[in-house]
Formats: sequence, C-alpha cells, structure tokens
Amino acid sequence: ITENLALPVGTTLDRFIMRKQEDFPFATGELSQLLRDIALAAKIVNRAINHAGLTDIGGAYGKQNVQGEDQQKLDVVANIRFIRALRNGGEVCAIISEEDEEVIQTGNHKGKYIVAIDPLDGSSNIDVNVSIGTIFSVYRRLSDQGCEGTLEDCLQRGVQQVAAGYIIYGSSTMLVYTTGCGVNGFTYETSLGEFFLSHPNITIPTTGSIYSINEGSYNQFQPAIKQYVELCRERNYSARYIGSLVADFHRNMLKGGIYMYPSTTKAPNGKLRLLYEANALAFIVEQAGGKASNGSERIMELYPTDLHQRCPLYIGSTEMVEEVERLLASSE
Ligand code: AHM
Ligand code: MG
Repeated sequence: ITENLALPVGTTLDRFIMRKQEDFPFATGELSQLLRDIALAAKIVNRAINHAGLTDIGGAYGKQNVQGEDQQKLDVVANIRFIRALRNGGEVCAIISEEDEEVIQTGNHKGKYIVAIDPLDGSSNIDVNVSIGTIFSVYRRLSDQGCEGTLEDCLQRGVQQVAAGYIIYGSSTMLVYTTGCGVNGFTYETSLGEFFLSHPNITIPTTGSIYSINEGSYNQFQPAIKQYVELCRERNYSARYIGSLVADFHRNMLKGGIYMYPSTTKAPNGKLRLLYEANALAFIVEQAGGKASNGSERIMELYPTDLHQRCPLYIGSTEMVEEVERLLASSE
C-alpha cells in the first residue's frame, strides 16, 4: 500500500485567509482573526461531536432553549465553545445565538464586529449520527467602539453582512464561507488538525432536480407550494430531506436544487430564524450564483425587528427559487 501523496492538498484555511487579507492593504486583520477564532471553535466542536457516542455527552440536557425546544448537551457545548472563542479573540463586541434569548455581551468594547450564530443546527440529528452544522453571520457594528454592542447593531439587514459561513459536521467536516468575493470550502483533515481548501470558488447550478422540503407537512402548505411539490413529483425530481438545514443546503448548492421551509398553517412564518440561519445561507448562496427568498422578497433585504424572528425560506438554484416565487405571486 502506498501513501496517497495527493492528500492533503496545498492551501490551509489560515494561509488562505492571510492571502485574502493581503488583497486589502488597509485591512487591520481583525476579520481574519475572527474567522480563525470560528475555525478553532469548529475543531473543538468537531471533536466533541465525534466523541458523542462514546461519552455521556449525547442525549437531552433536560432544559429548553428560548424557542421552547429541548436543548441537547452538544447544543450547549457548541454554544459555549463558539462564545468563548469569540470572546477570547477580542474582535467581537456582541453575539446573537439561537441558544440565548438576549444579546450576549462579550466585554470586548473595542470589538468592531457582531456575530449571529446557530452553534449547532439540526440538533435532533445528533443522537442518530446524522450530519449537523454551525451557521454564522458577521456584521460590522454601527455604534461607536468603546461600549457594549447595541440592539441596533444586532438587528441589521442581511445585505450588511461582511462575512457568513457554515460548518458541516458530516462524512467529513467542512467549513464554507464568503466575505463577499465568492464562496470557498475547506475540508478538515483530522490527523493534521487543519482545514484545507478543497472546494475553491463554489458555484451553484442555475437549476437542478433535487427538492428538499418536509413533505410530512404537505397538508399545511399554501396551494402554491403544494402545486410546486406536485410539479417536482411530475418531473421525477429527487426528494432529499435530511432535516439538517446545513446538510440539505450544502448538497443542493453543490448539485443544484432547492430547499424550502414554507409558512404552514401551524407556523405562518415558517420555522427558520432570519438572523442566524436564513441570512447567512442567503449571503452564501447569492455569492455562489443562487437565490434566497421568503417567497416574495429577497431574504437579505428583510428588516429584522426581533433577534429570533422567523421567516419562510426558499433557497438554492436561481431558476427553481424564481419558479416558486412566480407560483406564490400568481396564487395571491
Ligand atoms: P434547529 O435549529 O432547532 O436545529 O431547527 C432547525 C432545523 C433545520 O436544520 C432543519 O432544516 C429543520 O429544522 C427541520 O425542521 P422540520 O423537522 O420541521 O422539518
Ligand atoms: Mg437552527
């Protein structure tokens, strides 16, 4: 057996971030450091996830988060790890997390950035060894440095994002991010403890043949969404729904497809959260050439009024999202 010399390939995440920073001679390097902080926390969370079946870490924590959902121990672990990494890094003044009702003040009053994060998305999949993810958005603070981050700093529109990304803890662990100049993906090489550039300049096909929606809720969908699902069935599209947003999104971005979490009769605003789920993925998909909509408006232009507000989400290949928008518009 000969060693596979093709692996791992060239560029580490650190080097890539450094090279990108050199393109901006006046950049201070704080955003670069912030991204490195997130990557470090991702490695620690990745280790915790890999040990989940072996330690007493899996299973319900016995508490509920602010959405009234059961918190898993790993949710809590991931939340602590990311907050700690961002606090220690010093670049972030305030954090919005799915796991915390209020804005988290890091104490870094000089920090220029705000981070919105879902530390561990798809947590119902933890105990059954199915892919889960972390989603994050980065904003520049609006208030002056030298004090705590304000609510206004946290309630910015998606178009104000300076960076966004996700980590998918899947068959391999990947970090995918954008700073507004395309999307790049890095695969984690566990034995070396490094992320390596594996998916440079990711682009999403303009159309595809995968649709991802929880069809179990079909009876609760609006007529236009039922109609779109019928069209997908007639066209023999593949139905693929992991129930982990990051994993469903990642697959569709690479292969072409649409992910939908529509409004339902039980949840008129859908389930997903604007600030730390929809906006980040919307920024990424647009940078990859795709589209993200709430059915009638661009996700990134929605005005947030609440830290944990929800919105319907149609995201993926441009032509597929536009077809859903047309069906919704003509059914009004
Ligand atoms: P979570 O943030 O509590 O994990 O919920 C978000 C998850 C998404 O990852 C996934 O796409 C969706 O909820 C699945 O919801 P449902 O079971 O209603 O289809
Ligand atoms: Mg979530």
